Parts: sequence; C-alpha cells; structure tokens
Amino acid sequence: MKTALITGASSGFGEACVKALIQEGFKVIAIARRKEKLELLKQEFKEKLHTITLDIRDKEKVFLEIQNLPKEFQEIDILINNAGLALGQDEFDSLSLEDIETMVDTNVKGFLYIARAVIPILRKQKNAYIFNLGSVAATNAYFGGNVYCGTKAFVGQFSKALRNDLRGTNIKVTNIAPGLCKTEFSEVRFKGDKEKADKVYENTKFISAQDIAKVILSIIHLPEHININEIELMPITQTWNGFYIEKNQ
Ligand code: NDP
Ligand code: 8X3
Repeated sequence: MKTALITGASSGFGEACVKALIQEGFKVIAIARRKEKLELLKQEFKEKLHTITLDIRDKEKVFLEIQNLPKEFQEIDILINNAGLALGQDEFDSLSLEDIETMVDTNVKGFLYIARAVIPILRKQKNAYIFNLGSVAATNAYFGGNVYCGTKAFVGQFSKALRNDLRGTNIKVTNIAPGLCKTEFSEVRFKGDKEKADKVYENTKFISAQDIAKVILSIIHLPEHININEIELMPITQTWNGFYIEKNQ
C-alpha cells in the first residue's frame, strides 16, 4: 500500500486529497495546525491515516516529526506540498510586516523544510511523486498580489529546478497552478471576513477542492515514464484581463 504525505490537510485541496487518496487505497500522513480538524479525519479514516499537528514554519519540529514517523508510515511515495496562504490584497506598503513574514515563512520556508525533510525518503522508493501547489498568481502579477505572487513564482521555478536536481531518479515533480478555487483561501486572505470572501465566488463558476484532488489523481495514474512539469487550470469563467494603463497621470 502506497503512502502520501499531505500538508494543509485540514481544509481545501489538502483535505480533499486526503479523502481521495485514501479512497484510492493510499495510506496518508496529514499535516496541519488545527488539531480538531485533523481529529475529525482520524475518526473517519482510522488506521489508514496518521495525523501530525504541525506548523510547517517550525523547522525543528518538521524534521523531528518526519524522522519519527510510525513504522507503517515511514515509506512515503507521494508528497503533496500544499499548505500555504495569502494575507490581504492591498498595496505592498500597506501590508503589516507580520503578514509579509507569515506568507514568506509558510509558502517558501515551511514549504522548503517539508521538501527537504521528505525528499531523502522519496529517493528510496521505486516510484515517487512530488506535487507542489503553485498558482496562476506566479505568472499573473495582479493588484495586491505582491508577496503572494512572489511566493508562488518561487514555487513554480523551484519545482522546475528540483526536477533537474532529481534527474536520474524515479521522483517526478509537478507544479499545480490553479486559478479561482473555492476553499477557505479567501476567508483566510480577508482575515475571516466571510462576506468579502463569498463575493469572490459570487455569480461565477470556480474549481472545487475535489476537482484539484481529481487532477492530482489523474496525474498519478499516467504511465510511469511521463512527468507533467506544470499544470495551470482555471474555471471556464476565468481568463486574463490584460495590462492596466493609468490615464492623465
Ligand atoms: P485553504 O485555506 O482551504 O487551506 C490551506 C491549508 O494550509 C489549511 O489546511 C491550513 O491548515 C494549512 N496551513 C496554512 N498555514 C499552515 C502552516 N503554517 N502550517 C501548516 N499548515 C498550514 O486553502 P486552499 O486549499 O485553497 O490552498 C491550498 C494551497 O493551494 C495553498 O498553497 C494556496 O496558496 C494554493 N492555491 C489556492 C488557490 C485557491 O484559489 N484556493 C488557487 C491556487 C493555489 P491550518 O490552518 O489547520 O494549519
Ligand atoms: C490563488 C489564486 O488568483 O487568488 O492562488 O491568486 S489567486
């Protein structure tokens, strides 16, 4: 039975991936900060799931937990490096330093700690897979995206560079770059302002967390010799909006 490690497992894409992969016969290690959310998953999936209440920004704890996995979860085949967030959508110089640091520390540094801790285990497997959660924000510099866009550009470029470093191994790397998806993402971005978050998805179509899990599973099921480097996906209602030009400045 194959094993997947999924970060950001308490909500959105991560939670949907936990459910979809267990249904496909995987054992899953689920990581997030909210213990009560992970406990609900544990009640549902019992011995097929190992939960770790962990803030991925805690470097020492990331390595400690991954070095001390229970025996039945030690052989990780798939990493879904998914935990991440945006905070705010205003001009960069109006952001608090705390929010700037939280985005960088989670989306870049925590993401790297997880990758650094798990890749030595993946190297020992016959076939392994890394899915990194990038975003369309990596290549589309929208107003107020600033730090978030930058962190996701990092994820995209790191994914390609990592693929180079892993040449000659059986570890595949895919950067998943979604557009508009309805999860807790906007509620987190707008600091719990549900009305503002709901407006993002009002009167339009969006990708669901389950859709993302389906995309990941469909990539897992491709023939072994194929590596999908990157996949960008948007709902049918989303396209690009071109350049902004200030008049009479
Ligand atoms: P959600 O807010 O629904 O889920 C984010 C998950 O990350 C939660 O489980 C949260 O759990 C976890 N998380 C956040 N910070 C930490 C931390 N420091 N340590 C451990 N876990 C953490 O958002 P999505 O599912 O939408 O987002 C998943 C990923 O996909 C993110 O990287 C996001 O940037 C990216 N993405 C999202 C898009 C969207 O439109 N929704 C589009 C493109 C990319 P907890 O709070 O319990 O720690
Ligand atoms: C999340 C999608 O467009 O809000 O990564 O940046 S977007």
